[in-house]
Amino acid sequence: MAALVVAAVMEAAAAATYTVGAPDGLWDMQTDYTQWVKTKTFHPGDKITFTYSPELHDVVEVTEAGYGACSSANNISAFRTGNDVVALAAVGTRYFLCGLTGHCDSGMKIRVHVVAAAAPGPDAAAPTSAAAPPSARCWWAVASAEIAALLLPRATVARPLW
Ligand SMILES: *[C@@H]1O[C@H](CO)[C@@H](O)[C@H](O)[C@H]1NC(C)=O
Ligand SMILES: [Cu+2]
Repeated sequence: MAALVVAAVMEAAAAATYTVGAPDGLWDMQTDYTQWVKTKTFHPGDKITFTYSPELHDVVEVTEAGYGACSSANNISAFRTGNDVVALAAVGTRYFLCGLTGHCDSGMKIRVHVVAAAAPGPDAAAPTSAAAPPSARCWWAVASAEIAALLLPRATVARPLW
């Protein structure tokens, strides 16, 4: 049971990899990246992959100012393999654009908000809760305690009948 609980927790926290623009587009001139990011929630540990033809585009990570001005002059980093994987390591906002002339101005830019994974539920977070969080308690421990509570008074009543 403990192994199952651990597996479930790990699955909930598992990192995801998103192909930018997919499934309807990729890293191109047609995709609306503002809409695309709205359908996702990015957490630290996730990755985004820019997939494109390197003859047609590139990927430049820029500052907020660079993003606003469509300028890659003071870039943070640049990629040009056509299959660029970017790790979203920390909470914060990341800005990327295509450095080819006119592409960013045509909308080939993306802003990615990386937010902390959901906080634990109130039971797990409460400092007054039992040493083991509820999710880690084995079902049979809870069940046997409840059965004992139910049986105790009944057994006292029932004993003369046995
Ligand atoms: C990134 O910035 C450097 C200067 O820091 C510049 O030399 C380089 O051309 C820029 N790369 C792109 C793709 O704009
Ligand atoms: Cu481009």
